Amino acid sequence: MRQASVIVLGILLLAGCSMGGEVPVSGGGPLPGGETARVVQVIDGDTIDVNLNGEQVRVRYVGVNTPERDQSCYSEARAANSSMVSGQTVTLLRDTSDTDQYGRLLRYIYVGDTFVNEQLVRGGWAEVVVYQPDDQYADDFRMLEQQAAQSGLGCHPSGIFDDGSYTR
Ligand SMILES: [Ca+2]
Repeated sequence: MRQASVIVLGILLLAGCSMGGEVPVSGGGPLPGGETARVVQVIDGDTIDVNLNGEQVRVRYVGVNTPERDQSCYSEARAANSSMVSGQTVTLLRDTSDTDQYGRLLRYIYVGDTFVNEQLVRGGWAEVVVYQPDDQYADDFRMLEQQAAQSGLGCHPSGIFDDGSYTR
């Protein structure tokens, strides 16, 4: 009897969470299996250089895209990224692909429990770009992107994400 009550309460709590409007993605921090690295340079909104096991390597955030150097909102998106990762020790997690065509590591980035790829989309600094097969968070990211666009957050008011281009 008591066990049944606990289960019912659990279901009610779950229902309450899903009705809250916030899209929960990153709740528990990084999944196991990540690598630890130190950020040595922020290149732009979706790219960093890290020291990984004594070697400096370039990391491209997977699943997202921020404006390029010659595009509007470039500086703001870079600053948003920098505010989270500059000088930090980060956890790197891969989806399926290890690197992109430029040899950059494709990774999800965490600073503590902060899921940087997700936060960039949530804040409107990044758009969602999915290159299969790396789509682990694509649905969640798309929901967050839609919310950010509707709320006019970050780069969305600039219109940069409406140009139909997914240049990386
Ligand atoms: Ca970009």
